[in-house]
Amino acid sequence: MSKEARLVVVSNRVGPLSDEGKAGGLAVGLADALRRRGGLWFGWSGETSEAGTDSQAKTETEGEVKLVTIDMTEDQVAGFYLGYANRSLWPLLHYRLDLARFERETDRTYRAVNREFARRLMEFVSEDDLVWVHDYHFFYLGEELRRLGFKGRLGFFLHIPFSPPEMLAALPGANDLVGAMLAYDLVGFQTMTDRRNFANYCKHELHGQKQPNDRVRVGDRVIEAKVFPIGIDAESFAEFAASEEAEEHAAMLRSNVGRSLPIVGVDRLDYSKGIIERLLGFERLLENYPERVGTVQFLQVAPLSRSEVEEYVDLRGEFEGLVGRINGRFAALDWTPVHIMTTGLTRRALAGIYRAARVCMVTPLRDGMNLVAKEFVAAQDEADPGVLILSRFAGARSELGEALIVNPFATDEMAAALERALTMPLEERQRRWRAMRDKVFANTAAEWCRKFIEALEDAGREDGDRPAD
Ligand code: GDG
Repeated sequence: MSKEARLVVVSNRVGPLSDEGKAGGLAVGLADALRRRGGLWFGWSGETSEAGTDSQAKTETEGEVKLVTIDMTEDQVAGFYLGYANRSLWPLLHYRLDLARFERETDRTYRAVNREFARRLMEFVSEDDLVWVHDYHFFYLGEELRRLGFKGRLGFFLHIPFSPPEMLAALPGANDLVGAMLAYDLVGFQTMTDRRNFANYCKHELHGQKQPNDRVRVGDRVIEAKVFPIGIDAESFAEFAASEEAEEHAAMLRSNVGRSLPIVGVDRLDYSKGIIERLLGFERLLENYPERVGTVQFLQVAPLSRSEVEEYVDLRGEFEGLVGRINGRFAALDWTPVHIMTTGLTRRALAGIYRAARVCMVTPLRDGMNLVAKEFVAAQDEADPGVLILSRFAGARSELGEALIVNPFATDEMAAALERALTMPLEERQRRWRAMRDKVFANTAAEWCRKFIEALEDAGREDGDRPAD
Protein backbone atom coordinates (compact mmCIF):
# COMPACT_ATOMS: atom_id res chain seq x y z
CA MET A 1 0.00 0.00 0.00
CA SER A 2 1.33 3.44 -0.82
CA LYS A 3 2.31 5.55 2.19
CA GLU A 4 -0.04 8.29 1.07
CA ALA A 5 -3.25 6.31 0.98
CA ARG A 6 -6.30 8.55 1.02
CA LEU A 7 -7.82 9.08 4.45
CA VAL A 8 -11.50 8.45 5.07
CA VAL A 9 -12.84 9.67 8.40
CA VAL A 10 -16.23 8.58 9.71
CA SER A 11 -17.82 10.32 12.69
CA ASN A 12 -21.33 11.12 13.83
CA ARG A 13 -20.90 14.85 13.19
CA VAL A 14 -18.72 16.15 10.38
CA GLY A 15 -16.42 19.16 10.10
CA PRO A 16 -16.06 22.10 10.03
CA LEU A 17 -13.03 22.09 7.75
CA SER A 18 -12.03 25.68 8.18
CA ASP A 19 -11.31 27.06 11.59
CA GLU A 20 -12.92 30.39 12.34
CA GLY A 21 -12.24 29.82 15.98
CA LYS A 22 -15.40 27.73 16.23
CA ALA A 23 -13.98 24.27 15.70
CA GLY A 24 -12.52 22.24 18.53
CA GLY A 25 -9.01 20.79 18.36
CA LEU A 26 -10.32 17.47 17.13
CA ALA A 27 -11.98 18.94 14.04
CA VAL A 28 -8.90 21.04 13.38
CA GLY A 29 -6.52 18.08 13.71
CA LEU A 30 -8.62 15.87 11.46
CA ALA A 31 -9.15 18.61 8.87
CA ASP A 32 -5.37 19.11 8.68
CA ALA A 33 -4.74 15.42 8.17
CA LEU A 34 -7.46 15.22 5.50
CA ARG A 35 -6.09 18.23 3.69
CA ARG A 36 -2.55 16.90 3.69
CA ARG A 37 -3.38 13.47 2.29
CA GLY A 38 -6.59 14.32 0.51
CA GLY A 39 -9.61 12.66 1.92
CA LEU A 40 -13.21 12.14 2.70
CA TRP A 41 -15.15 12.89 5.89
CA PHE A 42 -18.41 10.99 6.18
CA GLY A 43 -21.18 11.26 8.75
CA TRP A 44 -24.64 12.46 9.72
CA SER A 45 -25.90 15.77 8.31
CA GLY A 46 -27.49 16.60 11.66
CA GLU A 47 -30.85 16.68 9.83
CA THR A 48 -33.83 14.39 9.75
CA SER A 49 -35.86 13.54 6.65
CA GLU A 50 -38.33 10.89 5.61
CA ALA A 51 -35.73 9.08 3.55
CA GLY A 52 -33.29 9.09 6.47
CA THR A 53 -30.11 7.15 5.71
CA ASP A 54 -31.50 6.56 2.20
CA SER A 55 -31.45 10.29 1.54
CA GLN A 56 -29.37 11.78 -1.23
CA ALA A 57 -25.85 12.34 0.10
CA LYS A 58 -24.87 15.99 0.53
CA THR A 59 -21.39 16.74 -0.67
CA GLU A 60 -19.13 19.72 -0.09
CA THR A 61 -15.67 19.92 -1.55
CA GLU A 62 -12.78 22.04 -0.44
CA GLY A 63 -9.52 21.43 -2.30
CA GLU A 64 -8.67 17.76 -1.93
CA VAL A 65 -11.19 17.18 0.85
CA LYS A 66 -14.78 16.07 0.48
CA LEU A 67 -17.41 16.22 3.21
CA VAL A 68 -20.25 13.77 2.63
CA THR A 69 -23.28 13.56 4.88
CA ILE A 70 -26.59 11.73 4.94
CA ASP A 71 -29.75 12.33 6.95
CA MET A 72 -31.51 10.07 9.42
CA THR A 73 -35.23 9.61 9.98
CA GLU A 74 -36.66 10.81 13.28
CA ASP A 75 -36.97 7.20 14.39
CA GLN A 76 -33.35 6.56 13.54
CA VAL A 77 -32.24 9.56 15.60
CA ALA A 78 -34.45 8.47 18.49
CA GLY A 79 -33.20 4.88 18.54
CA PHE A 80 -29.60 5.20 17.39
CA TYR A 81 -28.52 8.55 18.80
CA LEU A 82 -30.75 9.56 21.70
CA GLY A 83 -31.57 6.02 22.73
CA TYR A 84 -28.72 3.59 22.32
CA ALA A 85 -25.70 5.89 21.97
CA ASN A 86 -26.69 8.37 24.65
CA ARG A 87 -28.85 6.37 27.06
CA SER A 88 -27.18 2.94 26.88
CA LEU A 89 -23.57 3.32 25.79
CA TRP A 90 -22.68 6.76 27.16
CA PRO A 91 -23.65 6.04 30.80
CA LEU A 92 -22.37 2.48 30.71
CA LEU A 93 -18.97 3.43 29.31
CA HIS A 94 -18.76 6.21 31.91
CA TYR A 95 -19.26 3.64 34.69
CA ARG A 96 -22.86 4.77 35.33
CA LEU A 97 -24.73 1.52 35.26
CA ASP A 98 -27.33 3.20 37.49
CA LEU A 99 -28.26 5.56 34.63
CA ALA A 100 -28.01 3.12 31.73
CA ARG A 101 -31.26 2.08 30.01
CA PHE A 102 -31.33 -0.99 27.79
CA GLU A 103 -34.09 -1.49 25.22
CA ARG A 104 -34.14 -4.15 22.55
CA GLU A 105 -35.61 -1.70 20.09
CA THR A 106 -32.88 0.96 20.36
CA ASP A 107 -30.19 -1.74 20.15
CA ARG A 108 -31.81 -2.93 16.92
CA THR A 109 -31.97 0.60 15.49
CA TYR A 110 -28.35 1.29 16.45
CA ARG A 111 -27.14 -1.80 14.59
CA ALA A 112 -29.37 -1.00 11.62
CA VAL A 113 -28.04 2.58 11.40
CA ASN A 114 -24.46 1.30 11.55
CA ARG A 115 -25.32 -1.09 8.71
CA GLU A 116 -26.89 1.71 6.69
CA PHE A 117 -23.95 4.04 7.18
CA ALA A 118 -21.61 1.24 6.07
CA ARG A 119 -23.72 0.59 2.98
CA ARG A 120 -23.78 4.26 2.03
CA LEU A 121 -20.05 4.67 2.72
CA MET A 122 -19.28 1.82 0.30
CA GLU A 123 -20.39 4.16 -2.54
CA PHE A 124 -17.41 6.38 -1.74
CA VAL A 125 -14.49 4.20 -0.59
CA SER A 126 -11.91 2.09 -2.33
CA GLU A 127 -9.65 -0.63 -0.96
CA ASP A 128 -6.59 1.62 -1.00
CA ASP A 129 -8.15 4.05 1.44
CA LEU A 130 -7.38 4.17 5.14
CA VAL A 131 -10.73 4.23 6.92
CA TRP A 132 -10.75 5.74 10.40
CA VAL A 133 -14.01 5.42 12.35
CA HIS A 134 -14.65 7.55 15.43
CA ASP A 135 -16.38 6.91 18.68
CA TYR A 136 -19.20 5.08 20.39
CA HIS A 137 -21.76 5.82 17.70
CA PHE A 138 -20.14 3.38 15.30
CA PHE A 139 -18.90 0.26 17.09
CA TYR A 140 -20.48 -1.98 14.40
CA LEU A 141 -19.57 0.04 11.33
CA GLY A 142 -16.29 -1.75 10.65
CA GLU A 143 -17.90 -5.16 10.87
CA GLU A 144 -20.63 -4.05 8.48
CA LEU A 145 -18.06 -2.73 6.01
CA ARG A 146 -16.25 -6.09 6.11
CA ARG A 147 -19.54 -7.88 5.53
CA LEU A 148 -20.00 -5.76 2.42
CA GLY A 149 -16.57 -6.85 1.21
CA PHE A 150 -14.33 -3.94 2.22
CA LYS A 151 -10.78 -5.28 2.50
CA GLY A 152 -8.76 -2.11 3.16
CA ARG A 153 -7.29 -0.83 6.42
CA LEU A 154 -9.85 -0.06 9.12
CA GLY A 155 -9.17 1.80 12.34
CA PHE A 156 -11.39 2.80 15.26
CA PHE A 157 -10.80 5.36 18.00
CA LEU A 158 -12.91 5.54 21.14
CA HIS A 159 -13.03 9.08 22.55
CA ILE A 160 -14.75 8.07 25.78
CA PRO A 161 -13.73 5.55 28.46
CA PHE A 162 -14.08 1.80 28.08
CA SER A 163 -15.58 0.38 31.26
CA PRO A 164 -14.32 -2.77 33.01
CA PRO A 165 -15.60 -6.11 31.69
CA GLU A 166 -17.66 -6.82 34.81
CA MET A 167 -19.63 -3.66 34.12
CA LEU A 168 -19.77 -3.84 30.34
CA ALA A 169 -21.15 -7.36 30.63
CA ALA A 170 -24.42 -5.76 31.85
CA LEU A 171 -25.09 -4.55 28.31
CA PRO A 172 -27.35 -7.01 26.49
CA GLY A 173 -25.37 -7.99 23.42
CA ALA A 174 -22.04 -6.83 24.86
CA ASN A 175 -20.24 -9.76 23.22
CA ASP A 176 -21.57 -8.70 19.83
CA LEU A 177 -20.43 -5.13 20.37
CA VAL A 178 -16.90 -5.98 21.52
CA GLY A 179 -16.75 -8.76 18.94
CA ALA A 180 -17.55 -6.17 16.25
CA MET A 181 -14.52 -4.14 17.34
CA LEU A 182 -12.38 -7.06 16.17
CA ALA A 183 -13.27 -6.24 12.57
CA TYR A 184 -10.95 -3.21 12.82
CA ASP A 185 -7.21 -3.66 12.27
CA LEU A 186 -6.43 -1.11 14.95
CA VAL A 187 -8.49 0.08 17.90
CA GLY A 188 -7.29 3.16 19.80
CA PHE A 189 -8.08 4.29 23.34
CA GLN A 190 -7.35 7.41 25.38
CA THR A 191 -5.64 5.67 28.31
CA MET A 192 -3.96 2.44 29.39
CA THR A 193 -6.91 1.71 31.67
CA ASP A 194 -9.36 1.81 28.74
CA ARG A 195 -7.11 -0.37 26.64
CA ARG A 196 -6.67 -2.84 29.49
CA ASN A 197 -10.43 -3.03 30.05
CA PHE A 198 -10.90 -3.87 26.37
CA ALA A 199 -8.15 -6.51 26.37
CA ASN A 200 -9.57 -8.02 29.57
CA TYR A 201 -13.04 -8.19 28.06
CA CYS A 202 -11.61 -10.03 25.06
CA LYS A 203 -9.71 -12.38 27.35
CA HIS A 204 -12.36 -13.15 29.93
CA GLU A 205 -15.60 -12.90 27.99
CA LEU A 206 -14.52 -13.80 24.46
CA HIS A 207 -11.87 -16.37 25.39
CA GLY A 208 -9.14 -14.36 23.71
CA GLN A 209 -5.49 -13.87 24.52
CA LYS A 210 -3.30 -10.85 25.06
CA GLN A 211 -0.30 -11.00 22.78
CA PRO A 212 2.99 -9.06 22.56
CA ASN A 213 3.19 -5.74 20.71
CA ASP A 214 -0.22 -4.52 21.84
CA ARG A 215 -2.04 -7.28 20.03
CA VAL A 216 -5.17 -9.08 21.08
CA ARG A 217 -6.23 -12.41 19.63
CA VAL A 218 -9.77 -13.80 19.60
CA GLY A 219 -10.14 -17.05 17.67
CA ASP A 220 -8.13 -16.56 14.51
CA ARG A 221 -8.53 -12.81 14.51
CA VAL A 222 -5.55 -10.71 15.71
CA ILE A 223 -5.85 -6.94 16.01
CA GLU A 224 -3.85 -4.13 17.56
CA ALA A 225 -5.17 -2.19 20.56
CA LYS A 226 -3.13 0.89 21.41
CA VAL A 227 -3.25 4.07 23.45
CA PHE A 228 -3.37 7.48 21.72
CA PRO A 229 -4.11 10.27 24.21
CA ILE A 230 -5.80 13.07 22.28
CA GLY A 231 -4.42 16.63 22.35
CA ILE A 232 -5.52 20.13 21.37
CA ASP A 233 -4.33 22.68 18.85
CA ALA A 234 -2.26 24.37 21.56
CA GLU A 235 -0.69 27.11 19.42
CA SER A 236 -4.05 28.37 18.19
CA PHE A 237 -5.51 28.21 21.63
CA ALA A 238 -2.67 30.27 23.07
CA GLU A 239 -3.26 32.76 20.23
CA PHE A 240 -6.97 32.86 21.04
CA ALA A 241 -6.08 33.66 24.65
CA ALA A 242 -4.02 36.65 23.52
CA SER A 243 -6.75 37.98 21.16
CA GLU A 244 -8.76 41.13 21.68
CA GLU A 245 -11.99 39.20 22.16
CA ALA A 246 -10.31 37.11 24.86
CA GLU A 247 -8.99 40.21 26.60
CA GLU A 248 -12.48 41.76 26.57
CA HIS A 249 -13.95 38.68 28.20
CA ALA A 250 -11.12 38.44 30.71
CA ALA A 251 -11.78 42.07 31.64
CA MET A 252 -15.52 41.39 31.97
CA LEU A 253 -14.86 38.46 34.25
CA ARG A 254 -12.45 40.50 36.38
CA SER A 255 -14.86 43.38 36.74
CA ASN A 256 -17.69 40.98 37.52
CA VAL A 257 -15.81 39.26 40.35
CA GLY A 258 -14.43 42.53 41.71
CA ARG A 259 -12.11 41.83 44.60
CA SER A 260 -12.89 38.08 44.58
CA LEU A 261 -10.60 35.47 43.05
CA PRO A 262 -12.27 33.77 40.06
CA ILE A 263 -12.62 29.98 39.98
CA VAL A 264 -14.03 28.54 36.75
CA GLY A 265 -15.46 25.35 35.36
CA VAL A 266 -16.31 24.76 31.67
CA ASP A 267 -18.24 21.68 30.58
CA ARG A 268 -21.20 20.57 28.55
CA LEU A 269 -23.93 20.06 31.14
CA ASP A 270 -23.33 16.31 31.48
CA TYR A 271 -23.46 14.06 34.55
CA SER A 272 -20.06 12.57 33.66
CA LYS A 273 -18.39 15.93 34.24
CA GLY A 274 -18.86 16.04 38.02
CA ILE A 275 -20.41 19.51 38.04
CA ILE A 276 -22.63 18.76 41.04
CA GLU A 277 -19.71 17.30 43.01
CA ARG A 278 -17.60 20.36 42.11
CA LEU A 279 -20.28 22.73 43.42
CA LEU A 280 -20.46 20.73 46.63
CA GLY A 281 -16.67 21.07 46.90
CA PHE A 282 -16.97 24.83 46.46
CA GLU A 283 -19.73 25.00 49.06
CA ARG A 284 -17.52 23.02 51.46
CA LEU A 285 -14.74 25.55 50.89
CA LEU A 286 -17.06 28.28 52.17
CA GLU A 287 -17.98 26.12 55.16
CA ASN A 288 -14.51 24.88 56.08
CA TYR A 289 -12.68 28.15 55.36
CA PRO A 290 -15.18 30.86 56.35
CA GLU A 291 -12.65 33.59 55.61
CA ARG A 292 -13.19 32.67 51.92
CA VAL A 293 -16.78 33.94 52.04
CA GLY A 294 -16.86 37.15 50.03
CA THR A 295 -13.37 36.60 48.50
CA VAL A 296 -13.94 33.98 45.80
CA GLN A 297 -16.44 33.55 43.00
CA PHE A 298 -17.19 30.40 41.09
CA LEU A 299 -18.21 30.69 37.42
CA GLN A 300 -19.58 27.58 35.75
CA VAL A 301 -19.97 27.75 31.97
CA ALA A 302 -22.25 24.82 31.17
CA PRO A 303 -23.77 24.87 27.67
CA LEU A 304 -26.86 22.66 27.59
CA SER A 305 -26.35 19.32 25.96
CA ARG A 306 -28.65 16.42 24.90
CA SER A 307 -31.64 18.25 26.31
CA GLU A 308 -34.01 15.68 24.76
CA VAL A 309 -32.65 13.00 27.09
CA GLU A 310 -34.41 12.63 30.45
CA GLU A 311 -31.28 12.22 32.59
CA TYR A 312 -29.99 15.55 31.24
CA VAL A 313 -33.24 17.33 32.07
CA ASP A 314 -32.98 15.93 35.61
CA LEU A 315 -29.36 17.06 35.87
CA ARG A 316 -30.28 20.58 34.83
CA GLY A 317 -32.88 20.76 37.57
CA GLU A 318 -30.43 19.46 40.14
CA PHE A 319 -27.71 21.85 38.97
CA GLU A 320 -29.92 24.94 39.09
CA GLY A 321 -31.36 23.90 42.43
CA LEU A 322 -27.94 23.47 43.98
CA VAL A 323 -26.66 26.79 42.65
CA GLY A 324 -29.75 28.47 44.08
CA ARG A 325 -29.21 26.82 47.44
CA ILE A 326 -25.53 27.83 47.68
CA ASN A 327 -26.27 31.38 46.58
CA GLY A 328 -29.23 31.63 48.93
CA ARG A 329 -27.12 30.38 51.78
CA PHE A 330 -24.02 32.57 51.34
CA ALA A 331 -24.80 35.59 49.16
CA ALA A 332 -24.43 39.12 50.47
CA LEU A 333 -25.83 42.32 48.98
CA ASP A 334 -22.55 42.94 47.15
CA TRP A 335 -21.40 39.34 46.51
CA THR A 336 -22.82 36.25 44.84
CA PRO A 337 -20.75 33.08 45.27
CA VAL A 338 -21.82 31.13 42.15
CA HIS A 339 -22.46 32.47 38.66
CA ILE A 340 -23.64 30.12 35.92
CA MET A 341 -24.07 30.41 32.16
CA THR A 342 -25.86 27.80 30.08
CA THR A 343 -25.40 29.48 26.72
CA GLY A 344 -22.11 28.73 25.01
CA LEU A 345 -19.28 31.19 24.41
CA THR A 346 -16.96 31.53 21.43
CA ARG A 347 -13.60 29.80 21.73
CA ARG A 348 -11.81 33.13 21.99
CA ALA A 349 -14.10 34.29 24.79
CA LEU A 350 -13.54 30.98 26.54
CA ALA A 351 -9.78 31.39 26.23
CA GLY A 352 -10.05 34.82 27.85
CA ILE A 353 -12.01 33.39 30.75
CA TYR A 354 -9.44 30.64 31.27
CA ARG A 355 -6.71 33.24 31.28
CA ALA A 356 -8.42 35.45 33.84
CA ALA A 357 -9.22 32.50 36.14
CA ARG A 358 -7.15 31.92 39.22
CA VAL A 359 -8.29 28.30 39.40
CA CYS A 360 -9.92 25.96 36.90
CA MET A 361 -11.81 22.94 38.22
CA VAL A 362 -11.93 19.93 35.90
CA THR A 363 -13.51 17.29 38.08
CA PRO A 364 -15.25 14.62 35.96
CA LEU A 365 -16.39 11.43 37.63
CA ARG A 366 -15.09 9.70 34.52
CA ASP A 367 -13.84 11.26 31.27
CA GLY A 368 -12.09 9.87 28.19
CA MET A 369 -9.52 12.67 28.14
CA ASN A 370 -11.03 16.13 28.88
CA LEU A 371 -9.82 18.84 26.56
CA VAL A 372 -10.81 21.69 28.87
CA ALA A 373 -7.88 20.78 31.14
CA LYS A 374 -5.47 21.13 28.21
CA GLU A 375 -7.08 24.31 26.90
CA PHE A 376 -6.81 25.92 30.32
CA VAL A 377 -3.09 25.13 30.39
CA ALA A 378 -2.55 26.46 26.85
CA ALA A 379 -4.37 29.71 27.66
CA GLN A 380 -2.26 30.70 30.67
CA ASP A 381 0.26 33.46 30.68
CA GLU A 382 3.66 32.62 32.16
CA ALA A 383 3.74 35.78 34.30
CA ASP A 384 0.76 34.70 36.41
CA PRO A 385 -0.55 31.23 35.59
CA GLY A 386 -3.72 29.88 37.18
CA VAL A 387 -3.94 26.52 38.96
CA LEU A 388 -5.57 23.44 37.47
CA ILE A 389 -7.52 21.15 39.79
CA LEU A 390 -7.94 17.86 37.97
CA SER A 391 -9.92 14.73 38.73
CA ARG A 392 -8.00 11.50 39.00
CA PHE A 393 -10.74 10.00 36.82
CA ALA A 394 -10.05 12.18 33.74
CA GLY A 395 -7.89 10.63 31.03
CA ALA A 396 -5.87 13.87 31.08
CA ARG A 397 -4.63 12.91 34.53
CA SER A 398 -2.00 10.54 33.05
CA GLU A 399 -0.30 13.46 31.31
CA LEU A 400 -1.07 16.36 33.62
CA GLY A 401 0.23 15.01 36.91
CA GLU A 402 1.44 18.48 37.97
CA ALA A 403 -2.14 19.66 38.40
CA LEU A 404 -3.66 19.37 41.88
CA ILE A 405 -5.16 15.90 41.55
CA VAL A 406 -8.43 15.27 43.39
CA ASN A 407 -11.01 12.60 43.95
CA PRO A 408 -14.26 14.38 43.00
CA PHE A 409 -16.30 12.15 45.33
CA ALA A 410 -14.29 13.42 48.34
CA THR A 411 -15.89 16.78 49.10
CA ASP A 412 -13.49 17.84 51.88
CA GLU A 413 -10.53 16.94 49.70
CA MET A 414 -11.92 19.16 46.93
CA ALA A 415 -12.36 22.03 49.37
CA ALA A 416 -8.78 21.59 50.62
CA ALA A 417 -7.45 21.50 47.04
CA LEU A 418 -9.32 24.73 46.30
CA GLU A 419 -7.81 26.39 49.36
CA ARG A 420 -4.37 25.17 48.35
CA ALA A 421 -4.85 26.48 44.80
CA LEU A 422 -6.00 29.87 46.06
CA THR A 423 -2.93 30.25 48.29
CA MET A 424 -0.34 28.68 45.98
CA PRO A 425 2.77 30.87 45.63
CA LEU A 426 3.55 32.26 42.19
CA GLU A 427 6.78 30.31 41.87
CA GLU A 428 5.00 26.97 42.45
CA ARG A 429 2.21 27.90 40.05
CA GLN A 430 4.79 28.66 37.38
CA ARG A 431 6.75 25.46 37.97
CA ARG A 432 3.68 23.25 37.72
CA TRP A 433 2.32 25.13 34.74
CA ARG A 434 5.57 24.96 32.72
CA ALA A 435 5.70 21.18 33.10
CA MET A 436 2.11 20.85 31.90
CA ARG A 437 2.54 23.37 29.10
CA ASP A 438 5.43 21.38 27.64
CA LYS A 439 3.23 18.30 27.40
CA VAL A 440 0.19 20.12 26.02
CA PHE A 441 2.30 21.75 23.30
CA ALA A 442 4.10 18.50 22.46
CA ASN A 443 1.15 16.13 22.20
CA THR A 444 -1.18 18.20 20.02
CA ALA A 445 -4.26 17.17 18.07
CA ALA A 446 -2.13 17.07 14.91
CA GLU A 447 0.41 14.75 16.58
CA TRP A 448 -2.39 12.51 17.77
CA CYS A 449 -3.75 12.23 14.20
CA ARG A 450 -0.30 11.56 12.81
CA LYS A 451 0.40 8.79 15.33
CA PHE A 452 -2.94 7.08 14.81
CA ILE A 453 -2.66 7.17 11.02
CA GLU A 454 0.90 5.88 11.12
CA ALA A 455 -0.13 3.02 13.40
CA LEU A 456 -3.07 2.23 11.11
CA GLU A 457 -0.77 2.09 8.11
CA ASP A 458 1.47 -0.30 10.01
CA ALA A 459 -1.23 -2.39 11.66
CA GLY A 460 -0.94 -6.08 10.98
CA ARG A 461 2.58 -5.83 9.62
CA GLU A 462 5.16 -7.95 11.41
CA ASP A 463 7.84 -5.93 13.21
CA GLY A 464 10.50 -4.74 10.84
CA ASP A 465 8.10 -5.02 7.93
CA ARG A 466 7.54 -1.29 7.78
CA PRO A 467 8.69 0.05 4.43
CA ALA A 468 11.40 2.70 4.47
CA ASP A 469 10.04 6.25 4.10
C1 GDG B 1 -15.38 13.79 24.28
C2 GDG B 1 -14.91 13.03 25.53
C3 GDG B 1 -12.56 13.78 25.09
C4 GDG B 1 -17.33 23.70 26.29
N1 GDG B 1 -18.12 24.75 26.54
C5 GDG B 1 -17.99 25.59 25.50
C6 GDG B 1 -17.10 25.02 24.59
N2 GDG B 1 -16.71 23.86 25.10
C7 GDG B 1 -15.71 22.99 24.46
C8 GDG B 1 -14.45 22.89 25.30
C9 GDG B 1 -13.82 21.63 24.74
C10 GDG B 1 -15.04 20.81 24.34
O1 GDG B 1 -16.17 21.67 24.33
C11 GDG B 1 -15.33 19.71 25.35
O2 GDG B 1 -14.35 18.74 25.23
P1 GDG B 1 -14.11 17.69 26.38
O3 GDG B 1 -12.90 16.91 26.05
O4 GDG B 1 -13.97 18.43 27.66
O5 GDG B 1 -15.43 16.80 26.48
P2 GDG B 1 -16.52 16.05 25.51
O6 GDG B 1 -17.35 17.00 24.75
O7 GDG B 1 -17.27 15.17 26.44
O8 GDG B 1 -15.64 15.18 24.50
C12 GDG B 1 -13.68 13.68 26.13
C13 GDG B 1 -13.09 14.40 23.80
O9 GDG B 1 -14.26 13.74 23.33
C14 GDG B 1 -12.03 14.35 22.69
O10 GDG B 1 -11.58 13.05 22.46
O11 GDG B 1 -11.53 14.59 25.61
O12 GDG B 1 -13.21 12.94 27.25
O13 GDG B 1 -15.97 12.94 26.49
O14 GDG B 1 -13.07 21.89 23.60
O15 GDG B 1 -13.70 24.05 25.12
N3 GDG B 1 -16.73 25.61 23.42
C15 GDG B 1 -17.27 26.83 23.16
N4 GDG B 1 -18.17 27.43 24.00
C16 GDG B 1 -18.54 26.87 25.17
O16 GDG B 1 -19.32 27.44 25.94
N5 GDG B 1 -16.93 27.46 22.02
